[in-house]
Amino acid sequence: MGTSTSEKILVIGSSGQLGTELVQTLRNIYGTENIIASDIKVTEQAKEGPFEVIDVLNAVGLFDIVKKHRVNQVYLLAALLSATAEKMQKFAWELNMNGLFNVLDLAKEKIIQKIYWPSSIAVFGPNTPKENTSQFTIMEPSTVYGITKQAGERWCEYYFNKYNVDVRSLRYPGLIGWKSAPGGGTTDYAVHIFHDALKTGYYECFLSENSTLPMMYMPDAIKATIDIMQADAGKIKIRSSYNLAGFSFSPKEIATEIKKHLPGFKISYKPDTRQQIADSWPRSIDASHATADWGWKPQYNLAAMTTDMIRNLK
Ligand code: AKB
Repeated sequence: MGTSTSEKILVIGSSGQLGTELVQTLRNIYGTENIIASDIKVTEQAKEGPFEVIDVLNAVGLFDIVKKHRVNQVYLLAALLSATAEKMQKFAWELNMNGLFNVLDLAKEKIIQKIYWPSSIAVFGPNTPKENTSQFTIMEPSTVYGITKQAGERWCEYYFNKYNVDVRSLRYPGLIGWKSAPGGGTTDYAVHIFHDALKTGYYECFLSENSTLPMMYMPDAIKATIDIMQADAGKIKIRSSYNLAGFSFSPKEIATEIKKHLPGFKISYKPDTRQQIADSWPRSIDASHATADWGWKPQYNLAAMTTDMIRNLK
C-alpha cells in the first residue's frame, strides 16, 4: 500500500502510545519503506518495517541515521510525560529539551526540511483560565513537563523566525486509544479504566471523581497530526503550538458512560500525586485557531469514543 513519494520520514520514540499508531498511518499514506520507526531499544515494530535504535540525545548518532536513510522529515515523539517527569526532573529537562535541540539543529543546517514536535495542555498552569482556555493566555506551567513544553514552544517559534525552520506543533490533550498503552502521564487513567472495566469490572482511579480534563480519541489525534503536517506552510500561522480540542470529561462521567455498556462496572477514587498535576490544567480548550487556519474538526465525542474503545478491546 502507499503512494509514490519523495518523503522519508523518521519517527523518534515510535513505540510509544502515539508513535505506534502514527507509524501505521504514515506507512499507509507514504509506503512502509518511507517511514523509519525508531526508539531507544528494539521493539516489536522492528518486525514491521524499517527500524533504527536511536538515542535522541546522541546528536552524532541521530545525524548518521538521518543521512543513511536520506530523511527529510522528523516526528520527534521521545519525551518524558507529566507524572514521570516529576520523578526524574533533571533527566526530563535534558531529554525533552536537548532532544528537541538536536532535531531543530538538523533543520537549521537544512539537513532535514520539516519537523513535527508535540506540545501539551501541560503548558498551561494554575493561573490559566480553566474553561475554554484560549490559544494566547496566561500560561505559567507548574510541572516539570509543562515547563519543558512551554520552553520547547518558545524555541520552535524562535527557530522558525530566526532560521526559517518548518516546525509544526499541537498541544495535545490526554490521548485515548486501544492499540497501545500510555506511559507516565496524568491522563493515563482514561485508558486504564477501559482495560480494568473489561478485565475485572472495577477500577480504582488515581484522580478524584470531578477532575475534568480535555481529552481526545486517538483517530482524531492522528488525523490532526497528519493534517497540520500536510497543510500548506502559509496556513500555519502559529509556530509555537496550536491548541487542540476533542471533548472533556471527569472520571465520574466516563464511568457513567462505561456503565451504559457494562452495567456492573464499579469505580472508586484514591487521588495520588497526579491529582495536583490535573488540578493545574485547564478543563476545556478553545481550538478555534486550528479550525480557522488549517481546518481542524474532531469526529469523536465521549459516547462515540467509549463505544469504539469497548468494541475494540473486547
Ligand atoms: C500527560 O498526561 O502527561 C499527557 C499530556 C496531557 O500531555 N497525556
